[in-house]
Amino acid sequence: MLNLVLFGPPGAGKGTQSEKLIRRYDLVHLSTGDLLRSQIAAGTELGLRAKQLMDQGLLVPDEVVIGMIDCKLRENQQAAGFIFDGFPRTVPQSEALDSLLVEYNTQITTMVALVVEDEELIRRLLKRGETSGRPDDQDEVTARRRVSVYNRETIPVADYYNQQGKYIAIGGIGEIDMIFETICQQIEAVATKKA
Ligand code: B4P
Repeated sequence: MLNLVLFGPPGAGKGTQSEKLIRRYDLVHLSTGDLLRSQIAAGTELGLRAKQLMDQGLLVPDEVVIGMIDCKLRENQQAAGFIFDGFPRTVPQSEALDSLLVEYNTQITTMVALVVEDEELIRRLLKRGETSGRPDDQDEVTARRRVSVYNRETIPVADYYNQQGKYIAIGGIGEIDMIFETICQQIEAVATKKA
């Protein structure tokens, strides 16, 4: 099973690259951002609570996102593998994911981290905001808060996987297709080593 964590700050290209990776490797895409936005669109109580935090650029509580991932893993037990996009975002989320995967006799294969400098992230988020309609992409204060939440709360997740020897950093600036091919080369190198 190929289980990838696609990691990086908001606007690094996780969603963009995930779309391409799921097609190449036939993986199930689990994006906690997308799952939360569907809850908001459906007007559920969980969605209403999440929206208040997301609109401010803050993280949703760990137990909420862990519960959503647990549910999706259960629904997709026949999958060839998963791509975790925007999850885990805290160390407790990483620990919970490892425990959940043990229940299915599998584990994270590798984490691919997209590295992009902060000012480029702000530019991308605000540009996306011109068309996305996402409240968290609309203003610079919120975009900067999301990046600083990442630097404070999410960066330790990279150390967590680095300690397991599963961390790969890839430059996330440049042509989308070139970044994609670099990610694929790295994934295939890991898969060959494990085979
Ligand atoms: P997400 O939906 O994960 O939002 P994101 O970080 O903005 O997405 P992403 O990084 O995938 O955007 P992409 O680069 O593809 O999270 C939203 C919110 O949900 C969080 O702030 C939080 O509140 C909540 N949440 C989600 N998961 C959570 C969790 N696990 N725990 C707690 N809370 C959670 O796209 C950015 C833009 O860059 C696009 O317009 C794209 O076209 C562009 N782009 C991509 N690659 C490019 C390139 N190489 N060059 C130029 N532009 C590029």
